[in-house]
Amino acid sequence: MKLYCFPVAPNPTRVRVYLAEKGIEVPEVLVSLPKGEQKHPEHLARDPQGRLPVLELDDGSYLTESLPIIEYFEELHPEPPMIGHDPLERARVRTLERIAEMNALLPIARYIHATNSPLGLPPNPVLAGEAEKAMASGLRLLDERVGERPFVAGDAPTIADCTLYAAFFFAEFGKVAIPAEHQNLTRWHAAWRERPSAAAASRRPPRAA
Ligand SMILES: N[C@@H](CCC(=O)N[C@@H](CS)C(=O)NCC(=O)O)C(=O)O
Repeated sequence: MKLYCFPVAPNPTRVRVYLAEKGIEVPEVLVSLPKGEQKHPEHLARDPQGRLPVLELDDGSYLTESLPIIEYFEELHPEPPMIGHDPLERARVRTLERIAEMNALLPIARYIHATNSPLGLPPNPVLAGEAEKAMASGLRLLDERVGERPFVAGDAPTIADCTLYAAFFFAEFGKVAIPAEHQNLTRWHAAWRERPSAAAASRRPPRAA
């Protein structure tokens, strides 16, 4: 297997953080987003959408989309569970993961791409204004949902934490501050930063040999 990825980009990051949390080692290959390598023919052959992450399987086929990649690994390595222990818990974890994506990852990514895009997209003040509003209300909602729990979905780390950390890591890179008034999120972030999996987010993968 090989994981094609780029550090900082939130979708590859949540997969890398998940793998590090589970202790699953997958060789990584760098595809440079700032250089536009995701649109080169060799990457389009892996994912015709020209995006990251992509998982190359041992039979030479590919899986795209960060969440299905995570779900695939979770089925291969169910312990310790990071998507809940039973059907109801799994539904709750997946709900919080979706909430983290829609209320943090997406608005933060949209805001950064509309103001100072690392992909070189032109600034778009209208989109930036919309994303800023969505970010403000989304982070408020998430702060309430996380409350005093040690992790987003309760007492143990789950894929919801991986998504939220990927969002906050991209926010730091884009110099977007998480307002200190969100005390639960601030506490959660400070604690997650100390986990070994957080270091996986900033490691630079090697280029293809
Ligand atoms: N839904 C996809 C989104 C993948 C995605 O948008 N990846 C971004 C990096 S975070 C990307 O490759 N962007 C490059 C581009 O769109 O050209 C997933 O979850 O994997």
